[in-house]
Amino acid sequence: MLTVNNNWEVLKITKKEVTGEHLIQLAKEKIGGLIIRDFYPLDACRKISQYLLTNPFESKKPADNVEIFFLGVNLTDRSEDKEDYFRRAESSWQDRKELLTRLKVPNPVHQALNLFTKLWSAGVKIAEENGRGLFCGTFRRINGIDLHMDWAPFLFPQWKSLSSISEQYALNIFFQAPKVGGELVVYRQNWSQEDEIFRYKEKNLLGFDRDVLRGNTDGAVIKGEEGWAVLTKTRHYHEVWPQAKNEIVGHRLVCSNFVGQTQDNSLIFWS
Ligand SMILES: O=C(O)CCC(=O)C(=O)O
Repeated sequence: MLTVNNNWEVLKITKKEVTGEHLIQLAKEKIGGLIIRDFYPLDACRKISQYLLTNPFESKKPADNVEIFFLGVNLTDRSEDKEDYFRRAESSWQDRKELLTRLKVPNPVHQALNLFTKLWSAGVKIAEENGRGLFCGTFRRINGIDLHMDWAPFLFPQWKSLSSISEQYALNIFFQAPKVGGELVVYRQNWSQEDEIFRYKEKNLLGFDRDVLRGNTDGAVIKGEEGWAVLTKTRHYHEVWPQAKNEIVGHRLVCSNFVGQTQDNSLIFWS
């Protein structure tokens, strides 16, 4: 697993310092990641983490052999049936709103939308399909994800709003991070169509055989921390390292979003 040469720069800045230029640097692969280290208040991180760890989450099918618990619907899991997806999206918005109100904490998705609106003049909104908003900001706990890419134009061609984006980023807001493990590793290699021969064959699995990297070990290792927002480009192969079984101290609890750059250069959010 330890095959990465951690030689790709990751910028760590504050909310005040972030500009649209940083997103462009990510798009152009000048940096492998962008960390906004004061993104979400620590007291709110602790309240949400405490809630998430003491209340049962919905448990996802263990695709790619990972444990994922989540609050809110993910398009990856529900893209086939749009009506079912939108029903779940509606209750996800409602459930999360009630939770945040009950905990008296700010909405991390609103904070992200507000921040990006300030720094991106072409506009920022929730992704819409035929006028219906997608859900964004899944709260989830994961313990490792296999090597994969996320590139909506290939994965969701039947979703018009996403199928023509020109870039896709992940924006993960950390409520809690494990003491050991849980690193996000982004390899300096973009997915291309011919890589599909390396995709695991079993149905519904998103992972790729490591041979897809063709010996490339350049990349960035990002160990998130409480309160941080971590931005990366998702067409690059990436994985999340699991926590050591005998060393589970803390959990990887994040609010997970995708951000797409559209043909008119605006940004759209979904999960
Ligand atoms: O949680 C992360 O840092 C990235 C997760 C990821 O790879 C994914 O959601 O596809």
